[in-house]
This record gives sequence, C-alpha cells and structure tokens, in this order.
Amino acid sequence: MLISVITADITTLAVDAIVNAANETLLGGGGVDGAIHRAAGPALLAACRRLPEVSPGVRCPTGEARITPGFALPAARVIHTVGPVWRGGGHGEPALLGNCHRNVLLLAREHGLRRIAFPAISCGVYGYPAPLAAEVALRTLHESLASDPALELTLCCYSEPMRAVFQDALTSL
Ligand code: AR6
Repeated sequence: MLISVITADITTLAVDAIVNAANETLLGGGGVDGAIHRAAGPALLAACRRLPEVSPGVRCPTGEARITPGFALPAARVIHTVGPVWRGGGHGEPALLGNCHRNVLLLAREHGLRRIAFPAISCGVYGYPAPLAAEVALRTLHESLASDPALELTLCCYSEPMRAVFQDALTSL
C-alpha cells in the first residue's frame, strides 16, 4: 500500500507537495503552518496574499484547498488546507476533515503531483482527537488511492506517539 506513516519535520521532505494545516486567512499561524512559512521564506506569505478572498478575510474555507509554490522548501509545492476546529464531533467535523484530504488530492491530480506528504491536520490547536482524526484521514486517503494508484502518500507526524496513533489507524483499514 502506498501510504506510509513517519515521524519527521514536514518542512524537510523533498516531495512534490507538502500539505499545510492552515487557517482560513492563509496568512500564517503557529504549529505546522508557522514552520512551513519560516522554512519557505517570505515569498510564501506574499503568494498566499495574492490568492483571492472568497469572503472578507477568507482565502480558503474549512475543508477546501489552495496551492502555491514551495519557494525555499525542498518540496516543490505547498497545498494549503483548513481542517475543522473540534467542537465535540457533532458539527460536521469528520466530513470536513475528509473534504480536506480529498480536495488536497484533487488539486494534486490537477497539477500532476504524485508524492504528497500530509501533517496530522486539526490534531494540534484545532483539538481534533488524534485517533478519530487518524481514522478519517487514512480512510479518505485509502479511498483516493483506489482511483489514483500512482499516488505516493506520506502521513508525516511530529512525534512518536502521534505516529503510533496514525500507524494503528493504517493497520486497521
Ligand atoms: N512537521 C510536521 N508536523 C508538525 C510540525 C512540523 N514541522 N509542526 C507541528 N506539527 P497544528 P491544526 C504537527 O496546530 O490543529 C495554526 O496556527 C503538530 O504536532 O499545526 O490543524 C494554523 O494557522 C500536530 O500534530 O494544526 C491554524 O490556525 C499537527 O502538526 C491552526 O494552527 C497539526 O497541528 C490549525 O490547527
């Protein structure tokens, strides 16, 4: 199966695209978003600013995705997506998180990108319980692989405990 789960700093991966767990402004933040902007350099923020607002301050609604170059990153592109804030699970969170993964892969396909690395979207400040997020993420990626077997997907965790959670979800598919 062409999904691997690793522990790494996603900004070090030389893949076709790394995925950013951004917020709707796409103007940077903490966590993996902050790390990606620091590693890509200020041209990334400038490129994000040039993306059109779909409503005041919103360049990427929750569940959607947008693409930019990777600038100083080893990855060629950054695909920005916005995961849901966890509000107990009854506010459409699983569907929105699945949309993130699906929409990232739709953009990847449009741009001819095969090797894509995802962080644990929503599992940091957005508070999504990691085992639940891992199940949604890996099920959605697995389904997408069925229609696009050329993809090589990496789930890039930032700690060994998080890697274990995502590895368990992969094993349970
Ligand atoms: N490489 C890989 N994973 C990382 C890295 C890294 N360099 N740094 C952090 N993580 P979070 P969210 C992990 O909070 O929950 C931002 O401020 C981290 O340990 O980055 O989707 C945005 O602007 C965690 O497991 O994203 C939004 O406002 C995972 O990445 C908000 O945070 C996601 O944590 C999005 O929150």
